[in-house]
Amino acid sequence: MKKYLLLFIAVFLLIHCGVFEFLTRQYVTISGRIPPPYLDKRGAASPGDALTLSDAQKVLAFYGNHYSLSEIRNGSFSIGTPAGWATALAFLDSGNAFIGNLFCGGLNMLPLVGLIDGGQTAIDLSNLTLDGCSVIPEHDPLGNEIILDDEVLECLRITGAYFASLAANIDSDGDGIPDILNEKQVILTSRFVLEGGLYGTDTSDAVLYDSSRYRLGYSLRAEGGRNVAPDQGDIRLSGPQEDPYAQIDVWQQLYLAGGDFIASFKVGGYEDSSLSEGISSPYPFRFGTYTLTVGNLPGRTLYYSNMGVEPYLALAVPTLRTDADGKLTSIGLEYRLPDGTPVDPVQLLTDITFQFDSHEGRLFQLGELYDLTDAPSEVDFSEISVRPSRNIDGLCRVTVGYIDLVGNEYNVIWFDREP
Ligand SMILES: [Ca+2]
Repeated sequence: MKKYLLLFIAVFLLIHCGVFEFLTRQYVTISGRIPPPYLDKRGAASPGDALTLSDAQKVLAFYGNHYSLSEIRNGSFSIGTPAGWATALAFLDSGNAFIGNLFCGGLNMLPLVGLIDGGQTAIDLSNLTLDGCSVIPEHDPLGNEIILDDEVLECLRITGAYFASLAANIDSDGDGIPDILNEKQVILTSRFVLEGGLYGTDTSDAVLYDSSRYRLGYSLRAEGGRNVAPDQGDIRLSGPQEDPYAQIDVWQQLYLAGGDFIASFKVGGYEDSSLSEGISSPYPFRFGTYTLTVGNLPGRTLYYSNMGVEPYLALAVPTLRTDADGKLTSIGLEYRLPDGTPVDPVQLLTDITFQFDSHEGRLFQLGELYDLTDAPSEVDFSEISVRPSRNIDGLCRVTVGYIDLVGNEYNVIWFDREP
């Protein structure tokens, strides 16, 4: 069972299956102005000779594992970034040194969802000021160009902790250049596996287990650029420095074509009999400073933080719809927080995939995670058509996988009946 599950989660990342019809990605334009030097104040936390915002020459927008870079000309910038993702904006000097990152609405990133004009939305941040490493806009787009439910905003504040450590992680190899600019970035996110309940069918309603009952498994995912590990050595994680674990196991290590890698880790030494045994720990990783090491290269110091995410897990609850022959024709999805509160999926998800299993093994998979070619705001996350229809004889388990706006991965397992 353990090996089978390892395989099934690993395969998650690899299979292409052109089931969804995606439209061209839409770009949001973000603009703003940097104060002239005589108006600029040094950041509150900066030492006397530190950079000020008027030293900024470039704006770096990054989302997932991708970025775009724009020059600041005559104190103004304008940068395009895809709708449907959380985007961080970092301000750099002419030598690419980090000055600060955009901070508004309690977030270290802009969630580009709930946009008033969809993919045509233009956001003018107006004048910017620096406070420590936070770049504060005069115009706050949250509540203006970006309209989010309160639950979603709170969820992003919690799950988006990666962006809070942006200043610490932006140059983790210490060469003075933001790692993403030369494909040396390592991005740490969280993976969650849980048994959500029973999937619905034409004749039975889906059942969401009470949150006291479902077992949540945690692991930590590191995604690295091609220049982090040119020799493709073994990837290891240790830490946190403040209170290190005796053992951290790697359960997935994958070098993609081109040399990017994905590695997933669990805390070792736990006894666990859940379905996610071998790929997760029953407790989340502690916050703190970790060291990621590849082969014999020097270790990278990375800050990881993900605060009590459980109340904000958006659970995609599936109901399978079939034709007269019993073949699967569509999947209806409702999204709920663990307490049953409905949430708007378009404000939370970027990608979704499904795995269908019988007791004998994988029947088939629909969709692919970590695919940035789609436009999330155009995907119907509530009703997924399955064309052609699929035979689901023997089906006993459906795993719904999805990525949230900030890159955390969820795998929610739904069963045909109570065990
Ligand atoms: Ca660097």
